[in-house]
Amino acid sequence: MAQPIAPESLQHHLTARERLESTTLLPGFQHLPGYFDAAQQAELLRQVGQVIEQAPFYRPAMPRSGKLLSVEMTNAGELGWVTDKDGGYRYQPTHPVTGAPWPAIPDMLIKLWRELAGYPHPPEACLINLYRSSSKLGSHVDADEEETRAPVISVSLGDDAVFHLGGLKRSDPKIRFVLHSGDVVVLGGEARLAYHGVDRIHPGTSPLVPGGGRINLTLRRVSRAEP
Ligand code: MD3
Ligand code: FE
Repeated sequence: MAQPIAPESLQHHLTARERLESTTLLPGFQHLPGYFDAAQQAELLRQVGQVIEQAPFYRPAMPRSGKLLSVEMTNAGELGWVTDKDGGYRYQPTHPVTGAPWPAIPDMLIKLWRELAGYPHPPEACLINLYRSSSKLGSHVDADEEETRAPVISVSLGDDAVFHLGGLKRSDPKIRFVLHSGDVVVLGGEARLAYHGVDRIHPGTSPLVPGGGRINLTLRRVSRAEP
């Protein structure tokens, strides 16, 4: 059962306490509210729209059980994160349905990585998650990347989402806060291997995504490069 959400977390910016909690419990976690303004969000969505034309959303399934996720996914980059019943969680260079190579990562996202990643090599994967009104993403760790010294960088577009961030163990306490369109989250250092997930979407809170909902972009480095 999900914990109730503290009213003070239902606001745009992290409270001073949340900022302190998240950065002291998990060094390497950074929330940058409103990093992209409305015009930049529209341009980023346009660039992402071009990716989606070449690589349409598909419905991922859990390994073994084949249970469908409520989030639709696609990717850009040399590698894309995919999951299906038979193959399980993995990175691969092609779309699991069309078989085509993933389109290039949009320019604005390459620039974002250069600005914030503090890692000398470019991202290899951009996972694109589409949340409609009842989509959610259960608590998990992103552990399929060989290179854990690079951060994961997330960009939110569209409807507000209630996000949770826990610790290195599933049973660790979680903090919850709302991610808004234009927000960026950087998960580096210890936070890189923390449990996290999306509890719910607040439908109708943004007009940005056609048909309503939320798109989350995550930039990832998968393979280790020297040095
Ligand atoms: C915290 N996506 O794609 S992004 C995912 O909003 C994923 O779609 C969520 O979790 C979403 O794997 C959350 C923010 C995020 C991404 C990676 C993290 C938070 C993280 C890795 C470690 C800790
Ligand atoms: Fe994740």
